[in-house]
Amino acid sequence: MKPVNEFPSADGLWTGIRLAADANVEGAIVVEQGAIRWVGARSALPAEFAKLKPHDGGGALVTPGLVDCHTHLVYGGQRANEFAMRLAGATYEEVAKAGGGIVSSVRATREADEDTLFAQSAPRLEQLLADGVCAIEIKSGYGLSLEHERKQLRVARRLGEAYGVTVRTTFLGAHALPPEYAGRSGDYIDLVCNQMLPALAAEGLVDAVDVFCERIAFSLAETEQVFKAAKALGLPVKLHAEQLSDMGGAALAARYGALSCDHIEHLSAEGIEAMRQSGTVAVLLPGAYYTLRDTHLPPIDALRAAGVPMAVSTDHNPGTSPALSLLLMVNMACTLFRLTVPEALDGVTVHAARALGLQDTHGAITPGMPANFVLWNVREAAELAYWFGQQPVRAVVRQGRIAIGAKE
Ligand code: DI6
Ligand code: FE
Repeated sequence: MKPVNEFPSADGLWTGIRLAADANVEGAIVVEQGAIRWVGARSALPAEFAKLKPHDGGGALVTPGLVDCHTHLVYGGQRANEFAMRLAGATYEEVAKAGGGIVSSVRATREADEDTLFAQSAPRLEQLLADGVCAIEIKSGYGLSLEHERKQLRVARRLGEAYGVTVRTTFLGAHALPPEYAGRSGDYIDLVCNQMLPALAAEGLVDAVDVFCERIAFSLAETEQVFKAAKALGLPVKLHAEQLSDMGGAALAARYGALSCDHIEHLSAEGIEAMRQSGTVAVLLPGAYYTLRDTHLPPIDALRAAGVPMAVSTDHNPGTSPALSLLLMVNMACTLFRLTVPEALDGVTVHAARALGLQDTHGAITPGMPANFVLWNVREAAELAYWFGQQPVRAVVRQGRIAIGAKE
Protein backbone atom coordinates (compact mmCIF):
# COMPACT_ATOMS: atom_id res chain seq x y z
CA MET A 1 0.00 0.00 0.00
CA LYS A 2 1.24 3.46 -0.90
CA PRO A 3 1.12 6.14 1.80
CA VAL A 4 -1.93 8.29 1.34
CA ASN A 5 0.04 11.42 0.56
CA GLU A 6 1.50 9.66 -2.48
CA PHE A 7 -1.92 9.15 -4.03
CA PRO A 8 -2.03 11.55 -7.00
CA SER A 9 -4.38 14.49 -6.85
CA ALA A 10 -7.66 14.04 -8.75
CA ASP A 11 -7.79 17.75 -9.58
CA GLY A 12 -8.65 18.50 -13.18
CA LEU A 13 -11.26 17.62 -15.77
CA TRP A 14 -12.65 14.07 -15.89
CA THR A 15 -14.12 13.08 -19.23
CA GLY A 16 -14.73 9.80 -21.03
CA ILE A 17 -17.16 8.96 -18.25
CA ARG A 18 -20.87 8.30 -18.05
CA LEU A 19 -22.73 9.45 -14.94
CA ALA A 20 -24.98 6.71 -13.59
CA ALA A 21 -27.95 9.07 -13.55
CA ASP A 22 -27.75 9.59 -17.33
CA ALA A 23 -25.47 6.86 -18.62
CA ASN A 24 -26.22 7.40 -22.29
CA VAL A 25 -24.42 10.69 -22.63
CA GLU A 26 -20.81 11.55 -21.93
CA GLY A 27 -20.42 13.26 -18.59
CA ALA A 28 -17.77 15.46 -17.09
CA ILE A 29 -16.60 16.17 -13.57
CA VAL A 30 -14.37 19.04 -12.55
CA VAL A 31 -12.33 18.54 -9.39
CA GLU A 32 -10.66 21.54 -7.81
CA GLN A 33 -8.61 21.37 -4.63
CA GLY A 34 -10.02 17.95 -3.88
CA ALA A 35 -13.64 19.03 -4.14
CA ILE A 36 -16.29 18.72 -6.82
CA ARG A 37 -16.40 22.01 -8.70
CA TRP A 38 -18.74 21.07 -11.53
CA VAL A 39 -20.61 17.99 -12.75
CA GLY A 40 -22.89 17.44 -15.75
CA ALA A 41 -23.06 16.49 -19.41
CA ARG A 42 -19.82 17.12 -21.24
CA SER A 43 -21.73 19.08 -23.86
CA ALA A 44 -22.70 21.58 -21.16
CA LEU A 45 -19.17 21.99 -19.73
CA PRO A 46 -18.40 25.70 -19.22
CA ALA A 47 -15.47 26.77 -21.40
CA GLU A 48 -13.47 27.95 -18.40
CA PHE A 49 -12.86 24.31 -17.38
CA ALA A 50 -11.90 22.93 -20.80
CA LYS A 51 -8.13 23.43 -20.35
CA LEU A 52 -7.77 21.83 -16.94
CA LYS A 53 -5.55 18.80 -16.47
CA PRO A 54 -7.34 15.96 -18.32
CA HIS A 55 -8.29 12.60 -16.78
CA ASP A 56 -9.75 10.10 -19.24
CA GLY A 57 -12.24 7.62 -17.78
CA GLY A 58 -12.14 5.31 -20.80
CA GLY A 59 -15.92 5.11 -21.03
CA ALA A 60 -16.43 4.06 -17.40
CA LEU A 61 -19.69 4.43 -15.55
CA VAL A 62 -19.38 6.75 -12.54
CA THR A 63 -21.21 6.64 -9.22
CA PRO A 64 -20.61 8.43 -5.94
CA GLY A 65 -18.07 6.74 -3.67
CA LEU A 66 -19.72 3.97 -1.68
CA VAL A 67 -20.44 4.33 2.03
CA ASP A 68 -20.40 1.28 4.32
CA CYS A 69 -22.51 2.58 7.20
CA HIS A 70 -22.45 -0.38 9.63
CA THR A 71 -19.34 -2.40 10.36
CA HIS A 72 -17.59 -4.05 13.28
CA LEU A 73 -14.31 -4.10 11.34
CA VAL A 74 -11.82 -3.95 14.23
CA TYR A 75 -11.56 -7.18 16.22
CA GLY A 76 -9.09 -9.91 17.07
CA GLY A 77 -9.20 -13.43 15.65
CA GLN A 78 -12.00 -14.94 13.62
CA ARG A 79 -14.85 -17.40 14.23
CA ALA A 80 -14.88 -19.97 11.46
CA ASN A 81 -15.46 -22.62 14.15
CA GLU A 82 -18.91 -21.16 14.87
CA PHE A 83 -19.72 -21.23 11.22
CA ALA A 84 -19.16 -24.98 11.43
CA MET A 85 -21.35 -25.22 14.56
CA ARG A 86 -24.18 -23.45 12.81
CA LEU A 87 -23.82 -25.70 9.80
CA ALA A 88 -24.25 -28.60 12.19
CA GLY A 89 -27.53 -27.08 13.36
CA ALA A 90 -26.76 -24.68 16.22
CA THR A 91 -28.54 -21.30 16.14
CA TYR A 92 -26.80 -17.95 16.71
CA GLU A 93 -28.45 -17.71 20.11
CA GLU A 94 -27.33 -21.23 21.05
CA VAL A 95 -23.76 -20.46 20.03
CA ALA A 96 -23.86 -17.29 22.13
CA LYS A 97 -25.26 -19.14 25.15
CA ALA A 98 -22.50 -21.78 24.82
CA GLY A 99 -19.85 -19.11 25.45
CA GLY A 100 -19.08 -18.51 21.81
CA GLY A 101 -20.41 -15.60 19.86
CA ILE A 102 -19.48 -12.03 20.62
CA VAL A 103 -17.72 -12.94 23.84
CA SER A 104 -15.17 -15.12 22.06
CA SER A 105 -14.22 -12.15 19.86
CA VAL A 106 -13.99 -10.07 23.03
CA ARG A 107 -11.37 -12.47 24.35
CA ALA A 108 -9.30 -12.29 21.17
CA THR A 109 -9.67 -8.51 20.95
CA ARG A 110 -8.55 -7.99 24.53
CA GLU A 111 -5.51 -10.19 23.95
CA ALA A 112 -4.34 -8.21 20.91
CA ASP A 113 -2.35 -5.03 21.46
CA GLU A 114 -3.16 -1.93 19.43
CA ASP A 115 -0.65 -2.59 16.67
CA THR A 116 -1.71 -6.22 16.34
CA LEU A 117 -5.34 -5.17 16.10
CA PHE A 118 -4.43 -2.62 13.46
CA ALA A 119 -2.48 -5.23 11.49
CA GLN A 120 -5.38 -7.70 11.63
CA SER A 121 -8.00 -5.12 10.65
CA ALA A 122 -6.14 -3.30 7.87
CA PRO A 123 -6.40 -6.09 5.24
CA ARG A 124 -10.15 -6.23 5.82
CA LEU A 125 -10.43 -2.50 5.26
CA GLU A 126 -8.34 -2.83 2.10
CA GLN A 127 -10.83 -5.38 0.77
CA LEU A 128 -13.77 -3.06 1.36
CA LEU A 129 -11.93 -0.12 -0.16
CA ALA A 130 -11.23 -2.18 -3.28
CA ASP A 131 -14.98 -2.14 -3.91
CA GLY A 132 -15.11 1.65 -4.04
CA VAL A 133 -15.87 2.40 -0.39
CA CYS A 134 -14.97 6.02 0.46
CA ALA A 135 -16.50 6.30 3.94
CA ILE A 136 -17.00 3.64 6.56
CA GLU A 137 -18.44 3.32 10.01
CA ILE A 138 -16.47 1.26 12.52
CA LYS A 139 -18.03 0.23 15.82
CA SER A 140 -16.35 -0.75 19.05
CA GLY A 141 -18.02 -3.46 21.11
CA TYR A 142 -15.42 -6.23 21.28
CA GLY A 143 -13.46 -4.62 24.10
CA LEU A 144 -16.23 -4.10 26.67
CA SER A 145 -13.96 -2.29 29.11
CA LEU A 146 -12.65 1.25 28.97
CA GLU A 147 -9.14 0.18 28.06
CA HIS A 148 -10.11 -2.23 25.32
CA GLU A 149 -12.93 -0.16 23.82
CA ARG A 150 -10.46 2.73 23.64
CA LYS A 151 -7.98 0.48 21.85
CA GLN A 152 -10.57 -0.52 19.25
CA LEU A 153 -11.66 3.06 18.60
CA ARG A 154 -8.08 4.26 18.35
CA VAL A 155 -7.38 1.59 15.75
CA ALA A 156 -10.47 2.73 13.83
CA ARG A 157 -9.18 6.33 13.81
CA ARG A 158 -5.69 5.20 12.78
CA LEU A 159 -7.12 3.19 9.89
CA GLY A 160 -8.89 6.29 8.63
CA GLU A 161 -5.68 8.28 8.69
CA ALA A 162 -3.53 5.54 7.17
CA TYR A 163 -5.84 4.94 4.23
CA GLY A 164 -7.21 8.44 3.68
CA VAL A 165 -10.77 7.23 4.12
CA THR A 166 -13.51 8.84 6.16
CA VAL A 167 -14.08 6.75 9.28
CA ARG A 168 -17.00 7.38 11.61
CA THR A 169 -16.50 5.72 14.97
CA THR A 170 -19.46 4.35 16.88
CA PHE A 171 -19.21 3.41 20.54
CA LEU A 172 -20.98 0.08 21.04
CA GLY A 173 -19.97 -0.62 24.62
CA ALA A 174 -23.46 -2.07 25.10
CA HIS A 175 -22.87 -4.87 22.60
CA ALA A 176 -22.67 -7.83 25.00
CA LEU A 177 -22.25 -8.38 28.70
CA PRO A 178 -18.56 -8.98 29.46
CA PRO A 179 -17.99 -12.23 31.40
CA GLU A 180 -16.77 -10.40 34.52
CA TYR A 181 -20.21 -8.74 34.76
CA ALA A 182 -22.23 -11.95 34.38
CA GLY A 183 -25.55 -11.50 36.18
CA ARG A 184 -24.84 -7.78 36.72
CA SER A 185 -26.16 -6.20 33.59
CA GLY A 186 -27.28 -3.07 35.42
CA ASP A 187 -23.81 -2.50 36.85
CA TYR A 188 -22.26 -2.87 33.41
CA ILE A 189 -24.66 -0.41 31.83
CA ASP A 190 -23.85 2.04 34.65
CA LEU A 191 -20.18 1.65 33.77
CA VAL A 192 -20.91 2.19 30.07
CA CYS A 193 -22.94 5.33 30.76
CA ASN A 194 -21.02 6.90 33.62
CA GLN A 195 -17.42 6.04 32.84
CA MET A 196 -16.66 4.51 29.47
CA LEU A 197 -18.75 6.77 27.26
CA PRO A 198 -17.82 10.10 28.89
CA ALA A 199 -14.12 9.21 28.91
CA LEU A 200 -14.02 8.05 25.29
CA ALA A 201 -16.11 10.98 24.11
CA ALA A 202 -13.73 13.38 25.87
CA GLU A 203 -10.87 11.77 23.94
CA GLY A 204 -12.64 12.50 20.67
CA LEU A 205 -13.07 8.82 19.88
CA VAL A 206 -16.86 8.72 19.58
CA ASP A 207 -18.92 10.02 16.65
CA ALA A 208 -22.12 8.14 17.57
CA VAL A 209 -23.46 5.69 20.15
CA ASP A 210 -25.09 2.32 19.45
CA VAL A 211 -26.66 -0.46 21.54
CA PHE A 212 -27.48 -4.09 20.75
CA CYS A 213 -31.09 -4.14 21.97
CA GLU A 214 -32.10 -7.80 21.95
CA ARG A 215 -33.14 -10.71 24.17
CA ILE A 216 -29.54 -12.00 24.15
CA ALA A 217 -28.09 -8.52 24.71
CA PHE A 218 -29.61 -5.43 26.39
CA SER A 219 -33.19 -4.52 27.31
CA LEU A 220 -35.22 -1.57 26.16
CA ALA A 221 -34.74 0.17 29.53
CA GLU A 222 -30.97 -0.36 29.39
CA THR A 223 -30.95 0.94 25.83
CA GLU A 224 -32.73 4.09 26.93
CA GLN A 225 -30.23 4.61 29.73
CA VAL A 226 -27.40 4.56 27.18
CA PHE A 227 -29.31 6.91 24.87
CA LYS A 228 -29.77 9.37 27.73
CA ALA A 229 -26.05 9.31 28.43
CA ALA A 230 -25.32 9.91 24.73
CA LYS A 231 -27.79 12.76 24.60
CA ALA A 232 -26.24 14.39 27.64
CA LEU A 233 -22.94 14.47 25.72
CA GLY A 234 -24.59 15.72 22.53
CA LEU A 235 -23.82 12.52 20.62
CA PRO A 236 -26.17 11.03 18.01
CA VAL A 237 -27.52 7.51 18.54
CA LYS A 238 -28.28 4.50 16.37
CA LEU A 239 -29.55 1.05 17.26
CA HIS A 240 -29.23 -2.65 16.49
CA ALA A 241 -33.00 -3.04 16.55
CA GLU A 242 -35.48 -5.90 16.09
CA GLN A 243 -32.95 -8.31 14.56
CA LEU A 244 -34.16 -11.46 16.28
CA SER A 245 -37.37 -10.24 17.91
CA ASP A 246 -39.55 -7.13 18.16
CA MET A 247 -38.31 -5.32 21.27
CA GLY A 248 -39.80 -1.93 20.40
CA GLY A 249 -36.28 -0.62 20.01
CA ALA A 250 -36.84 1.27 16.77
CA ALA A 251 -39.62 3.40 18.23
CA LEU A 252 -37.44 4.22 21.23
CA ALA A 253 -34.49 5.10 18.98
CA ALA A 254 -36.73 7.30 16.86
CA ARG A 255 -37.77 9.22 19.98
CA TYR A 256 -34.09 9.99 20.49
CA GLY A 257 -33.77 11.18 16.89
CA ALA A 258 -31.62 8.18 15.92
CA LEU A 259 -29.55 8.45 12.76
CA SER A 260 -30.45 4.84 11.92
CA CYS A 261 -32.08 1.64 13.06
CA ASP A 262 -30.23 -1.38 11.76
CA HIS A 263 -31.21 -5.00 10.97
CA ILE A 264 -34.96 -4.47 11.68
CA GLU A 265 -36.11 -7.86 10.38
CA HIS A 266 -38.87 -7.85 13.04
CA LEU A 267 -39.74 -4.14 12.81
CA SER A 268 -43.41 -3.39 13.56
CA ALA A 269 -45.77 -0.94 11.87
CA GLU A 270 -45.41 1.37 14.89
CA GLY A 271 -41.64 1.23 14.54
CA ILE A 272 -41.87 2.20 10.88
CA GLU A 273 -44.16 5.12 11.64
CA ALA A 274 -41.85 6.36 14.39
CA MET A 275 -38.84 6.14 12.06
CA ARG A 276 -40.72 8.00 9.34
CA GLN A 277 -41.54 10.82 11.71
CA SER A 278 -37.99 11.16 13.01
CA GLY A 279 -36.30 10.81 9.61
CA THR A 280 -34.36 7.78 10.83
CA VAL A 281 -32.65 5.66 8.16
CA ALA A 282 -33.43 1.92 7.97
CA VAL A 283 -30.14 0.05 7.53
CA LEU A 284 -30.61 -3.33 5.84
CA LEU A 285 -27.95 -5.97 6.43
CA PRO A 286 -28.44 -8.82 4.00
CA GLY A 287 -25.07 -10.40 4.87
CA ALA A 288 -26.23 -11.20 8.41
CA TYR A 289 -29.61 -12.35 7.14
CA TYR A 290 -27.85 -14.66 4.72
CA THR A 291 -25.24 -16.00 7.15
CA LEU A 292 -27.86 -16.76 9.80
CA ARG A 293 -30.07 -18.30 7.13
CA ASP A 294 -32.80 -16.05 8.45
CA THR A 295 -36.18 -16.33 6.79
CA HIS A 296 -37.95 -13.40 8.42
CA LEU A 297 -37.64 -10.60 5.88
CA PRO A 298 -37.45 -6.97 6.95
CA PRO A 299 -40.69 -5.13 6.07
CA ILE A 300 -39.35 -3.65 2.84
CA ASP A 301 -42.71 -2.87 1.22
CA ALA A 302 -43.95 -1.01 4.28
CA LEU A 303 -40.69 0.93 4.63
CA ARG A 304 -40.89 1.86 0.97
CA ALA A 305 -44.54 2.88 1.28
CA ALA A 306 -43.73 5.04 4.29
CA GLY A 307 -40.84 6.69 2.47
CA VAL A 308 -38.29 5.65 5.10
CA PRO A 309 -34.83 5.84 3.45
CA MET A 310 -33.22 2.42 3.21
CA ALA A 311 -29.45 1.97 3.41
CA VAL A 312 -27.55 -1.25 2.75
CA SER A 313 -24.36 -2.25 4.54
CA THR A 314 -22.02 -5.18 5.12
CA ASP A 315 -22.42 -5.36 8.93
CA HIS A 316 -18.93 -6.76 8.61
CA ASN A 317 -18.29 -8.76 11.80
CA PRO A 318 -16.67 -12.10 12.64
CA GLY A 319 -19.86 -13.78 13.80
CA THR A 320 -22.85 -13.08 11.63
CA SER A 321 -21.51 -11.33 8.56
CA PRO A 322 -17.90 -11.95 7.57
CA ALA A 323 -18.61 -10.02 4.39
CA LEU A 324 -15.87 -8.01 2.72
CA SER A 325 -17.71 -6.74 -0.33
CA LEU A 326 -20.31 -3.99 -0.24
CA LEU A 327 -21.15 -4.70 -3.88
CA LEU A 328 -22.07 -8.25 -2.92
CA MET A 329 -24.47 -6.73 -0.37
CA VAL A 330 -26.01 -4.70 -3.19
CA ASN A 331 -26.62 -7.94 -5.04
CA MET A 332 -28.07 -9.59 -1.92
CA ALA A 333 -30.28 -6.61 -1.11
CA CYS A 334 -31.84 -7.02 -4.54
CA THR A 335 -31.98 -10.82 -4.61
CA LEU A 336 -32.93 -11.52 -0.98
CA PHE A 337 -34.79 -8.33 -0.04
CA ARG A 338 -36.17 -7.41 -3.46
CA LEU A 339 -34.84 -3.89 -3.52
CA THR A 340 -34.75 -2.36 -6.97
CA VAL A 341 -31.31 -1.63 -8.38
CA PRO A 342 -31.67 2.16 -7.90
CA GLU A 343 -32.83 1.56 -4.31
CA ALA A 344 -29.86 -0.68 -3.58
CA LEU A 345 -27.39 1.80 -5.12
CA ASP A 346 -28.94 4.70 -3.20
CA GLY A 347 -28.67 2.39 -0.19
CA VAL A 348 -24.87 2.28 -0.39
CA THR A 349 -24.45 5.95 -1.27
CA VAL A 350 -26.86 8.74 -0.37
CA HIS A 351 -28.88 6.94 2.31
CA ALA A 352 -25.82 5.29 3.83
CA ALA A 353 -24.19 8.71 4.12
CA ARG A 354 -27.26 9.99 5.93
CA ALA A 355 -27.18 7.01 8.31
CA LEU A 356 -23.81 8.39 9.44
CA GLY A 357 -24.77 12.06 9.42
CA LEU A 358 -22.43 12.51 6.44
CA GLN A 359 -25.04 13.65 3.92
CA ASP A 360 -23.28 16.97 3.32
CA THR A 361 -19.95 15.41 2.39
CA HIS A 362 -20.55 11.91 1.06
CA GLY A 363 -22.88 9.76 -1.01
CA ALA A 364 -23.30 12.17 -3.92
CA ILE A 365 -21.31 13.96 -6.59
CA THR A 366 -22.35 17.51 -5.83
CA PRO A 367 -20.44 20.77 -6.28
CA GLY A 368 -18.84 21.77 -3.01
CA MET A 369 -18.54 18.23 -1.65
CA PRO A 370 -15.18 16.49 -1.34
CA ALA A 371 -14.47 14.46 -4.48
CA ASN A 372 -15.45 10.85 -3.76
CA PHE A 373 -16.45 8.86 -6.82
CA VAL A 374 -15.91 5.49 -8.47
CA LEU A 375 -15.26 4.60 -12.12
CA TRP A 376 -16.71 1.19 -12.98
CA ASN A 377 -15.98 -1.09 -15.92
CA VAL A 378 -19.66 -1.70 -16.68
CA ARG A 379 -22.09 -0.49 -19.32
CA GLU A 380 -25.06 0.11 -17.07
CA ALA A 381 -25.73 0.61 -13.38
CA ALA A 382 -27.78 -2.58 -13.10
CA GLU A 383 -24.57 -4.54 -13.64
CA LEU A 384 -23.32 -3.37 -10.26
CA ALA A 385 -26.11 -5.40 -8.67
CA TYR A 386 -26.27 -8.18 -11.22
CA TRP A 387 -22.75 -9.62 -11.20
CA PHE A 388 -21.52 -11.10 -7.96
CA GLY A 389 -17.91 -11.92 -7.24
CA GLN A 390 -16.88 -9.57 -10.01
CA GLN A 391 -14.51 -6.72 -9.30
CA PRO A 392 -15.58 -4.01 -11.71
CA VAL A 393 -13.71 -1.07 -10.15
CA ARG A 394 -11.60 0.81 -12.67
CA ALA A 395 -10.61 3.73 -10.45
CA VAL A 396 -11.54 5.33 -7.14
CA VAL A 397 -11.28 9.01 -6.31
CA ARG A 398 -11.31 9.24 -2.54
CA GLN A 399 -11.05 12.50 -0.63
CA GLY A 400 -9.89 14.26 -3.77
CA ARG A 401 -7.11 11.79 -4.53
CA ILE A 402 -6.84 8.92 -6.99
CA ALA A 403 -6.67 6.10 -4.45
CA ILE A 404 -7.06 3.26 -6.95
CA GLY A 405 -6.37 3.12 -10.67
CA ALA A 406 -3.96 6.00 -11.07
CA LYS A 407 -1.77 5.83 -14.17
CA GLU A 408 1.81 5.14 -13.12
N1 DI6 B 1 -25.57 -7.77 15.72
C1 DI6 B 1 -24.85 -8.45 14.84
O1 DI6 B 1 -25.25 -8.94 13.83
C2 DI6 B 1 -23.47 -8.45 15.28
N2 DI6 B 1 -23.52 -7.65 16.44
C3 DI6 B 1 -24.74 -7.29 16.65
O2 DI6 B 1 -25.05 -6.59 17.60
C4 DI6 B 1 -22.91 -9.79 15.58
C5 DI6 B 1 -21.59 -9.67 16.24
C6 DI6 B 1 -20.90 -10.97 16.49
O3 DI6 B 1 -21.50 -12.06 16.43
O4 DI6 B 1 -19.70 -10.90 16.76
FE1 FE C 1 -23.98 -5.11 13.61
